[in-house]
Amino acid sequence: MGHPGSEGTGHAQLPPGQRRQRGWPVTHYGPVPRFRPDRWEFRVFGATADGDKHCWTHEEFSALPYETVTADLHCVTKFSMLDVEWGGVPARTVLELAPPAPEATHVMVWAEYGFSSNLRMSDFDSGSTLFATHRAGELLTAEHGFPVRLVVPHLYAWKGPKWVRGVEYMTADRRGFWEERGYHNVGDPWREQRYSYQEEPGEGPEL
Ligand SMILES: Nc1nc2c(c(=O)[nH]1)N[C@H]1C(S)=C(S)[C@@H](COP(=O)(O)O)O[C@H]1N2
Ligand SMILES: [Mo]
Repeated sequence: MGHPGSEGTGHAQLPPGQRRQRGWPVTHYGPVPRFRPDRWEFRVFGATADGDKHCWTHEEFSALPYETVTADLHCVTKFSMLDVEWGGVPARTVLELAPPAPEATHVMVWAEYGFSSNLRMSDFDSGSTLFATHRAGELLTAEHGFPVRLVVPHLYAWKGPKWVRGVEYMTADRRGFWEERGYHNVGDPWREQRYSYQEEPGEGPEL
């Protein structure tokens, strides 16, 4: 499942300090946004290769190639859900259709109400990073991020905004919502990168 030590066991292991959660709790800050299809668009902007914005309506986004990824979700509050089947549009598809400029090193993923999370381009451009529209073959519910949420299986789950509306390609790193509020800039659960005070030089912009 893409992390050291799990190969060949057929079973995901829990990262340090995590416990297994059965069922699917709802965890987020703020209210659940209402989906308005006529106003919704998925926007890629910032340091794009051609300098233009790329926008998809909900209908267009829903028609992009669909793939599934089975992955674990690790919340920094210490619960993990194992073996979740997500379906949706791979981040790599977005990178192909709306390519970044060569100088783009990071992305900011933007969601409703200005929620955001920053990622290194290498984390965004990972084979298992997915803009999920479905879980276990069913459309996401409103509280779990309908119509689109990001899933970055190898990072803590706050790095995957629900209700995503866009991606900003950046030529330098900048902190997102939780990264500005004390959470680690990288957020690797296997290294227990929970809080910003744990950051080593080079792991995040000055606080
Ligand atoms: N827009 C938005 N997305 C968010 C959050 C949030 O506060 N706002 N919280 C994150 C956190 S901390 C977790 S653990 C997961 C929880 O997803 P779930 O509610 O579907 O279990 O959503 C992530 N995505
Ligand atoms: Mo979380």
